[in-house]
Amino acid sequence: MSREIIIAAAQMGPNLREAPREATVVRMIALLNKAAARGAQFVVFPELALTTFFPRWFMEKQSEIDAFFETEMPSPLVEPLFRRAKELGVAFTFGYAEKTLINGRIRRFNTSLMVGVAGDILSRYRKIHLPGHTEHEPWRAFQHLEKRYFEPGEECYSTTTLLGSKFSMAICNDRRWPETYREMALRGAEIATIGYNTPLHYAQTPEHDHLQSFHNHLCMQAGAYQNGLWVIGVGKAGYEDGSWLLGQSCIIAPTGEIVAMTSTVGDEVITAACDPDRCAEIRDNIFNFSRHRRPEMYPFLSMKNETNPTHSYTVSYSKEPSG
Ligand code: CDT
Repeated sequence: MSREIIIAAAQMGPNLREAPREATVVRMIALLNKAAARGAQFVVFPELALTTFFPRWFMEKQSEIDAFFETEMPSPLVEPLFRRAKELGVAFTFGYAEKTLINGRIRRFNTSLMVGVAGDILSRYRKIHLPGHTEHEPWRAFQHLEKRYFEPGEECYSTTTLLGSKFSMAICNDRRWPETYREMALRGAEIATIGYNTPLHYAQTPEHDHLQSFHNHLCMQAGAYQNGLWVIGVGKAGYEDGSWLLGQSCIIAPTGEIVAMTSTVGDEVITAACDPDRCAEIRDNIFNFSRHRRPEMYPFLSMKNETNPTHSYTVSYSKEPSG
């Protein structure tokens, strides 16, 4: 019996700072309806889907920063999205800024949730690779203060069984790291979901700005192929509060082929029939881990930075302390 799942990537256009969350949720519901009308069983929304990409601003007042965070989920403002998805019998994942209390301490994470067809939260992922910097760097056209506003996630990538397949979540910068896909694949993931907000301008190496789209697809296609899994990469795109964000959201097969891609930088739904059994085309053959992989020959991969002398290159080559 086929395990094929119709998956939708629900790219979002800009969320302007003054846009009320309610209006953003209305747009997300419209995308959900469109996806369901095309037969989608699972819908992937971007990173920080409910707000503008606020790490672009340096803010000192915690109350101003906290205005972008959610303290409960589903919050009353987001509940209509959960309700509509349940009515449609559609599962979904989306990203948001999470403020939570852990052992009496307030913590803030860049988080995504996996929500099942009955509207229940099945799993949570807190972004592991936080890019950017912690201090105000006025020389930049805009800031990238994820390291200031969020703590890195402390839980490893995990898998969630949904619609008869194993899903893993990652968020934006995670997609540039080969370890992300390898860890997921070693855990048996068949479908990776990755929401993103990627500015077209990268302050430290602006000579790479024209390569944003290439690098986006390069890392996700390589991750899909080298690990034999589906990758659903979904951006918040377009001109958001003075910064252009990359679109070209896409659905990538385990062969590394892009099977669907958005063609606007606004709200747009693309769908593809994703058969998890196609992972075997890669995993049983060219990248059969148990037959061909040689973990004993890669000892540095399991070392922490401080025990690996070659990591000193990150210090000597870097002209700026930030990423
Ligand atoms: N949101 C996010 O992680 N964006 C980064 C931008 C480049 S690092 C400043 C990304 O990897 O796409």
